[in-house]
Amino acid sequence: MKLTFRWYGEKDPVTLEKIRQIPTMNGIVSAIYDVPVGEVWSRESIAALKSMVEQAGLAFEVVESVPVHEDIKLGNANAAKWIANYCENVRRLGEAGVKVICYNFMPVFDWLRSELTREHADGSNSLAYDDETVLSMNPLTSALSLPGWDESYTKEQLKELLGQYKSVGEEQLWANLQTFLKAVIPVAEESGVKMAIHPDDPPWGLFGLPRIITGEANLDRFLKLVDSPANGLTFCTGSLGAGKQNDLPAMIRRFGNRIYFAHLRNIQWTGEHSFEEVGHPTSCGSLNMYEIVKALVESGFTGYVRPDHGRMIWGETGRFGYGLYDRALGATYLAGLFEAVERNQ
Ligand code: DNO
Repeated sequence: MKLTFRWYGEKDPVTLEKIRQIPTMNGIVSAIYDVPVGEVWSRESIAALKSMVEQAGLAFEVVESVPVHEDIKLGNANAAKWIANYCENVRRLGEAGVKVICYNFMPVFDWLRSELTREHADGSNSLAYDDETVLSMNPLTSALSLPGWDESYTKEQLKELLGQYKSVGEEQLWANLQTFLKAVIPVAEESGVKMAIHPDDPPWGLFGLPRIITGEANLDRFLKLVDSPANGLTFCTGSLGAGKQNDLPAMIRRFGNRIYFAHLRNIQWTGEHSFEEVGHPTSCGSLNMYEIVKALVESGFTGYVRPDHGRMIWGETGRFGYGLYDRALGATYLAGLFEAVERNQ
């Protein structure tokens, strides 16, 4: 596996120089952030990002994310135009040597939490999701600021968007996803790029919006929508693992040859549909990270891995889930697990 770290560009308080010093760190996962969703990324900005990362001694082979415009998910009259742009981004990233593109197909909201700084007994804090809190919130009136939520839309835009989704149920979303894949996957094949969809986080519907990348049966259906090696998965343990029914090692063994990118982190279940984010090791939470890594190795996984959301520890402040310290601890823990499992092969 190749160990990578997510970096939010020059504005990220975690610098490339610091990331490089994490033992065995191989590459950076990043994106072009100053372009509105759906627009084509300039070759110059892709080249500049690549050269910045490479000058820091790191590889740039994974992009997270090329976001999918809502018109594509809605399948409306503008979808074709945005899909054409998307294909162009895949081509340009392939030309720049990018091997994997991570994206998601979640309507309106990306990852969603009810708390950004849940306090833990050891003095650290992390993101948490409490179902009751979320169900009692109305996204149109809530004063809470959540990632992927009101940072992206004004309340008016959100109202309009939620209205447009009233006619898009799960089956329609599947159909719109297939239309997208039928156009994008052939371009990915030609460009030497693997598309790796990120599961829905959390893996259940919210605010009446459909969510479909949620568990084993749906991942199977997804892979068959366009049955090509270029149509693959980002296996995010924290997202899929929030669904207690998801047997993660079994899913890895089933879909292993189509997993190109793994987001490895642990969560602690705190209720049927509630969880908090914890340190990466198995003993910190509800997921068996050893069995997860073992399943990846035994499936012949050679893709990219990144530690995922970290807690805030040692007084660090910064982008929620994406500080340096706890993610760096996670990275070395994961590197150790892989080494041990691989040596036992
Ligand atoms: C959260 C991330 C997600 C992910 C997107 C992929 O921390 O894992 O925001 O990047 O869903 O498109």
